[in-house]
Amino acid sequence: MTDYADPSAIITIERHILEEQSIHPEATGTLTNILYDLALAGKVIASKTTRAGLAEILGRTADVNVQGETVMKLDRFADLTVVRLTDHTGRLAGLASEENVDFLPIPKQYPMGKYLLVFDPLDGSSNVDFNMPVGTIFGIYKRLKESGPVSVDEFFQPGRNLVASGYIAYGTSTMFVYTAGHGVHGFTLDPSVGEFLLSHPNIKIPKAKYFSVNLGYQMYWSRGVQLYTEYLQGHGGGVKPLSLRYLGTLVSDFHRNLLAGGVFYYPADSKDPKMPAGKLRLLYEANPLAFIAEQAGGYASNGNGPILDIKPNSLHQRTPLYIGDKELTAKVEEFIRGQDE
Ligand code: AFP
Repeated sequence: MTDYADPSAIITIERHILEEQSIHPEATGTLTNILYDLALAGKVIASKTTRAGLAEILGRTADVNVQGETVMKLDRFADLTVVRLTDHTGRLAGLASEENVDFLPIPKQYPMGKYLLVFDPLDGSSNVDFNMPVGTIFGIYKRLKESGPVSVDEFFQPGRNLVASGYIAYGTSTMFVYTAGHGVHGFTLDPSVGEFLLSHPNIKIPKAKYFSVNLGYQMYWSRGVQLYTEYLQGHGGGVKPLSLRYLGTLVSDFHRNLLAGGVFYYPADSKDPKMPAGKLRLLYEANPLAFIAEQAGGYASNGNGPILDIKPNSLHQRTPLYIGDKELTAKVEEFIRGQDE
């Protein structure tokens, strides 16, 4: 059990979100409760990710374990956890996630709410087998229509419309980081009391130390992106060379750069002609993190302009993503304009 020197200094996630709600006298508490539902989902998923290595003993994914039960894939489990904890509450009108081709309407037996939830249930899931960090990313929009069945177009809102966004990072500890448009706040799960406690209030991105990109794919990048990379490495003397850090889990790479200072990018590339815009998804990966970056004093670009200004045209649309330190991220647009257009 954690020994808290001064219990009055403890701020739980519930208290913090409630206090933020009081900034808006018209608020009904619905958004507060969605965030709280997601924090609970984070705790449930964290309790599974920490046991992921035991699959070898308990039975592999899609196999039958020693108790005769089927072991569910962790990303499927994370998806179901978020859906099951949010679809019956009367707070949401629909959900869209990386795991489902179409959006999920609210089942008929439950009341409909006014918010839409987009999420990536387990970002970096290919890292699970190697005990590397993973994360859940989410974004919350107001639905566009007042009532009636939800249509897919309602999900095609630019990131600027986000009411709140955040992520849960499952690393050496579990952290819940969110913004509702009043700064970015981080909470660390204390497993001994089972609660997220405010550990990183009002996060602002410090001076850049790192750049994060899969350099293995450099040969597939445009000339502008190659030169931008050289710029970050200090060639030409524009900046002091940055240190390279790349985990291959967007949430974790972003989280480190948010706290330590840096820029992450996954550019458009020619590696796979079916994915000319790179690998990352606009709706439930780029947009939620872009909102966080801007609220923390940073910026997110697709190489031509702000991520948050793009109007999506499909649920699983991909986008190049440059995100983090404001100046360094904006710089890529100069290189791309100068070389690639
Ligand atoms: P998975 O969820 O399939 O592991 O993909 C994670 C991801 O979309 C993102 O989190 C990483 O930044 C990116 O892939 C890493 O991809 P590369 O292996 O192509 O660098």
